[in-house]
Amino acid sequence: MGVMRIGHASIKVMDMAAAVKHYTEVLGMKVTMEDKSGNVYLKCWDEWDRYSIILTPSDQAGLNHVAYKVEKDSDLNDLKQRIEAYGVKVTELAEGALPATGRMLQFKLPSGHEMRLFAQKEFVGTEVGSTNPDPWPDNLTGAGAHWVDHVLLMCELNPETGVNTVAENTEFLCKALDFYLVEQVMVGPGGVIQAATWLARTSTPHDIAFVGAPKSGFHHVSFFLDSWHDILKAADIMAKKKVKIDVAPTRHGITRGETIYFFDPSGNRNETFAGLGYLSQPDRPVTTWTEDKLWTGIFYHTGDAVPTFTDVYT
Ligand code: M3P
Ligand code: FE
Repeated sequence: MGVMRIGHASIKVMDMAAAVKHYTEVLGMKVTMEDKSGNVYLKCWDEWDRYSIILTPSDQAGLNHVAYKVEKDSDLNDLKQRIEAYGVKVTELAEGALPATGRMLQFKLPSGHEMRLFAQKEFVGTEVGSTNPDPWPDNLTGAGAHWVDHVLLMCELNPETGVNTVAENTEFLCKALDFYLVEQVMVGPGGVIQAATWLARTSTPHDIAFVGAPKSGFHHVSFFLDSWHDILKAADIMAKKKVKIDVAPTRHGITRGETIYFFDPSGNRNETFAGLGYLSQPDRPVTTWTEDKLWTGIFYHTGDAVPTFTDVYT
C-alpha cells in the first residue's frame, strides 16, 4: 500500500507555553509526551498513534518537517529505492530518532521542504477506544479536532525563470510515492503553468497541497472537524479565546472544504476543515481551476482575492 496518511507535522514555535495552550485549548489536542530538549508532542482524540503534532522551541515560526505513515516496514525499503532512483537523496534515521517512532526516511522535496516517512509509531488508541466506542469522548476541549488532516506548503514558483517547484513536487509525489493529483490551478498564457495542486493517498480530497509563491514556506496545517456546525462553534471558541482569525468560516471551491484559517501564537497558520467534500479516487478526473476562477476556487462564496491569505506564511 505504501503511504497511508499524514503522520505528523513538526512545527517551530517561539513561546512554548502559549503554543501548548493554543493547541490544547483551541484545537482540543492533548499533550502525550515531552522530551529533554523541550519538544512537546500532542495528539487529537480520534487518532490512535502517540502524536500528530510536535512543537519545537525556536526563535522563529515555520515547519521543521512533515511526516507520512506507510503501511509496512518493507514499504520503506521499496520507497527508499524509488526516491533514490528518482534522483532525490535519502537519509535513513534510526528507530528512536523521534521518540516512540520507528526508523524514518528523510529527504527534501524539490521545493526544499523536509519530508519523512515512517512505518511504526507507538499505538495508544483513540479516546473512545475500539470496543463498542461512543461517537465522541467526554470532556472535549476547544474545537475537539478529530485528527490532523493535511498540510499546505508554499513552493517556489517563478514564471520568469521557469522555476516551478509546485509542478516538480507534484511529479515527484505522483511518480515516487504513488500520490495522485486531485485538483490543480493552471495559470499563465494558455493555462500551462501548474500553480497549485492538491494530492491524495487516502480517499479524502487531499493529504497534501502545494501553492506557488516567490519563496518556499509553510502555509498551514489543517485539523478535521465533522460538520459546518462544528466549524461555526470552533470560530466561537476562537473569538472567546481571542485567537487571531485569518479567514472566518467559509467554503472552498477547491476540495469543497468548509474552513476557518487562524494563527497560533507564533504566527503559524492553522485550518479547521470539515466535510468529506467528495470521494477522492485515483481514477477520478483531475479538477482544474483556471486563473480567472482562482479565487472562486479558494473562497467559493465571494470569489474575492484576499492577498494576505497567499502572501502571509511562515
Ligand atoms: C485549502 C484546502 C490556498 C488554498 C487553500 C486550500 C492556500 O487549504 O484545504 O483546500 O490557496
Ligand atoms: Fe487546507
